[in-house]
Amino acid sequence: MSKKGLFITFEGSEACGKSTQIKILAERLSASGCDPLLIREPGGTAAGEAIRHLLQHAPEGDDLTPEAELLLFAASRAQLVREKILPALAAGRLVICDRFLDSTTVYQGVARHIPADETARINAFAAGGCLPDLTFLLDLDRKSSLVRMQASARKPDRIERESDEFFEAVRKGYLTLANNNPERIFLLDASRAPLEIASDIFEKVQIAVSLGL
Ligand code: Z5A
Repeated sequence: MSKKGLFITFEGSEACGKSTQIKILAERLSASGCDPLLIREPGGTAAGEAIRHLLQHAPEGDDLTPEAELLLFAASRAQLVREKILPALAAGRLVICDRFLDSTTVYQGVARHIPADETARINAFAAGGCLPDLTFLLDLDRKSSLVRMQASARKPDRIERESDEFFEAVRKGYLTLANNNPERIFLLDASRAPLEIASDIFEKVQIAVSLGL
């Protein structure tokens, strides 16, 4: 299936504002006549949502090893790519995904210490060559992230219950990734006001669309 559309992903640590920004971007795109496909990882397909439940909420997931966790994220991604993303891109649509393979590189690779070459190999197999054209990384410090999570009053899931050290590693991992992939990853200070961040994102997306990236 050849690719004609544009594939955009959002990344960052907990409560960095991905959902908020995706919602604003989708509204702005809709207002300009574009109908983006909005999806999330893990999840986005029937099988993927079941995997998401196991990874985040089901008691059966409590003792998952880092390796099993990595493969479950990869399984969800393999299904999502082939069932939803590739057909949408082939139809020329703009696809916006809340998290994608950079999350695996950082959470399972960096924070769970799975060797980078193994993580990269499994990511490549799952994504099958389907890579984002543009990635927005919303960078937020751990303290601000905790304040936002506490304010939301939502019960933390299995991964959100990890230590400060884990999330410091996640943040550092993301910043390294952005530094190594400046052509694809657009780093944003997520502590700013939502509409200010949204303007930067919309401007970058308009450029990407006009360049036919
Ligand atoms: N994971 C993994 O380990 N490996 C993988 O390969 C993949 C994922 C794909 C998925 O979690 C978990 O899976 C995630 C990584 C792991 N684990 N953790 N931890 P998820 O999808 O359920 O949740 P999340 O991705 O961590 O996002 P979230 O908690 O839903 O947050 P968000 O979408 O980034 O933020 P938000 O909902 O837009 O905003 C959070 C709150 O902050 C909310 O009250 C907003 O009103 C507020 N907010 C948003 N923006 C602002 C600004 N700019 N200022 C002030 N307040 C704001």
